[in-house]
Amino acid sequence: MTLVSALGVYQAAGVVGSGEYSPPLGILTLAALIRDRYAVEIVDLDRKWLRSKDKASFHRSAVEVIGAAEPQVLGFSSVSGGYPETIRLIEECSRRLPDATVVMGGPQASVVDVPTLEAFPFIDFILRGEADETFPMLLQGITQGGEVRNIAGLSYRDGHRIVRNANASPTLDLDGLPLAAYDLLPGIEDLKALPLEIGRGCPFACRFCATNDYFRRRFRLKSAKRTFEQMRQLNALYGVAVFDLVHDMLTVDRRKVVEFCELLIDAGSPFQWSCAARTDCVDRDLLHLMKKAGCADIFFGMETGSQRMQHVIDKNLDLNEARLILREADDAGLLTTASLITGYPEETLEDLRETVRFFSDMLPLKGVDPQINILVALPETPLTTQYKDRLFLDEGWTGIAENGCLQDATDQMLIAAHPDIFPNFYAFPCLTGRDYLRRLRDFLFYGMVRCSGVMQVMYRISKDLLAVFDLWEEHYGRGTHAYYESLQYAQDLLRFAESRYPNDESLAVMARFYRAVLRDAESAAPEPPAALDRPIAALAKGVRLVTTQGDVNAVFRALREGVDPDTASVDRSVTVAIRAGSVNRSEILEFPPVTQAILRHAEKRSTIDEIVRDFQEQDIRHGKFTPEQIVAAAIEMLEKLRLLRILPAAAATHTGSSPKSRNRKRREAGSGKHAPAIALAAPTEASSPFHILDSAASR
Ligand code: B12
Ligand code: SF4
Repeated sequence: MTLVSALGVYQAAGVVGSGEYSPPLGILTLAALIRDRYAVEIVDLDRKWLRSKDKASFHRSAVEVIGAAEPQVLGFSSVSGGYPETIRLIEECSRRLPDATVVMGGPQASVVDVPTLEAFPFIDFILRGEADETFPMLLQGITQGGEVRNIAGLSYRDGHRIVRNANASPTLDLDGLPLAAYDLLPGIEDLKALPLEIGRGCPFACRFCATNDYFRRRFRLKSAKRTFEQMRQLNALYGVAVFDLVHDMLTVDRRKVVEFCELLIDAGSPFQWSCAARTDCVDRDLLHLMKKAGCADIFFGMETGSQRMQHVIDKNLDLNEARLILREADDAGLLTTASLITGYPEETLEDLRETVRFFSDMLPLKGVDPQINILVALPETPLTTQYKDRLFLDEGWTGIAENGCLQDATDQMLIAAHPDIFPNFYAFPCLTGRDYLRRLRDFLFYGMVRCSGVMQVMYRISKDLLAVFDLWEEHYGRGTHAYYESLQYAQDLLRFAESRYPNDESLAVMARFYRAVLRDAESAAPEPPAALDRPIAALAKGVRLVTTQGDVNAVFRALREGVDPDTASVDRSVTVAIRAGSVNRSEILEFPPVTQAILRHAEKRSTIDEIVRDFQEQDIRHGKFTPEQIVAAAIEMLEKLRLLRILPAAAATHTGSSPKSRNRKRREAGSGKHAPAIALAAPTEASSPFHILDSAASR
């Protein structure tokens, strides 16, 4: 039996091979339930897709792999974006394996089962909804020639008629499910983080959402003990200590979340984890507790920044409260995604403005990653059902990129022929048109990624980045996605901002800073060769030094506090280290002169000897510490901060340089040969010459 994953990775327009990968828990869970009775092959299309050069080669090799074991039963999972490709793969596979029985399941096939079975005769069964209990029953029927027609949740063909059995009940005892069969996934050992299902079902009823109804709105959570046990098991098997705890809405039952967190804290919070929640189902204390228990990242579906639209879509979040919660989470040191959606049919220009405002309000918060997505018509959601007759194929197929996979002509024909099966490729009517929204989103998103500080200052002055965008388009026209992605956009944005607000000093500070950053990005020289016989200090990967005029961190700080930046610091020249942070963020760190000097040396890849010599020549001392000791301590601290790395001397490289041997090498070097001993603990008090003076988040 072969189980094939859905094609789920997000595929940016024009780019094959980008996307976010996560193992397919649905089929791995089913595999775990049947593996003692059947030989199970897993084919993970996402991994295949990410490794393919183009769609045609992906398609060819996927068909080969799926058919390789000549299975008697082929089970395909499904999600909306990859559905045309999944159908085409099934057609091809069933041609090659005419005797195999094809079963589909998963979120998309489950809700477009009738039109799918009507249109595609090569699909035998669709098993709707949660299939933990029903799939083993169906398999037994297929392989042993038993009766399958009474199985709950099954849709099948009876002559020309499609029969749809009553829904299966949701799986209530999630603790009773075995651990998903991660081991059947080739290459699992390479993953640094794993998803782990922690529960199912959300009791809320947002009108655009596909999952509340899918899991029958029945909130379930695995017991704290069971989840922790599975985390430990995965850690023992694969060494993974980072988990994405899969649940659409983890924090429905506060008591259970507290119990889970306390269990982790009692065990020393050994794992890092992420989850999804609503801002009205967390509070300050819970956020701090979650952070203490290892939570690093929370996804908050905000959906709209307009209070009116919150009610129209039945999300009903209080946006002022949400703003406070996101700030609390930021203060607690959590990273959060604040995901917004635009393009609702009922959205007015004022609603859109409010959504842009919410996005803009998030920019100064270090740990908050605001996103704007364009609404997708997921089948059988209340919103799609309401607008079913008004969905249309968007000119230029701009909607397709929103749905993931790139389409070719055959996909497009399929989509055009079956609006009821592929509604997610169709557009909702909306006031501004989707291309406007796409450009607005690109303007905001790439503005944030490249020059967040400038966007923040423009927002502080204008109070309205939507109006700024309209002005921008008057000057620069309608940019393509490729244009917004390019550095050219960032440069144009700086020019635009300066010409628009020529007298604003904080904008001048920001513009100068980003210009320096962009200049460096463009002229990034190839790495100089490492000297062969001495250990070398080099900047860590993703770290850059930028010197700029104006206290950029002071301006960031003022923006975060919502006060006017102190312009007294405008003339000060500062050197900052920029370190790539989590997705879409960079950290800007400022150091005292001594540490800066070491970073400067690392930028040009000086040997440790050279740095020490330089410090000796300048007679740099701090209290009782000699130049050698200062260099050693500063290097140690900068390594710990992942700002600097030591490239070992050639001898160490040849013999294979383990961290241990590298340290030994450095200690030897310190005992009079090349570099000072790394024996000094880095002083941490503010008076030390090494501490970080300041840090801010930029993009
Ligand atoms: C993790 C996740 C992802 C991951 C990874 C997906 C993966 N490899 O599994 C990533 C980030 C890649 C992703 C991307 C997207 N996702 Co997503 N994702 C999820 C999420 C949160 C968890 C999936 C999961 O692991 N669930 C746990 C397992 C156990 O449940 P399950 O997969 O449903 O499996 C059960 C049943 O469905 C069934 N089953 C599953 N497969 C099969 C196969 C057979 C043969 C049978 C019989 C039964 C069966 O049995 C399983 C056990 O009961 C779900 C929401 C959710 N809570 O499920 C959304 C969800 C699947 N995603 C969704 C969407 C819309 C997307 C995107 C389109 C979003 C976007 N606009 O970009 C993209 C996909 C792009 C594309 N090409 O389509 C929708 C799908 C709706 C639909 N009609 O298809 C969901 C339901 C969330 C939502 N917002 O409504 N997603
Ligand atoms: S959007 Fe989130 S809160 Fe709303 S119904 Fe879906 S899972 Fe629940």
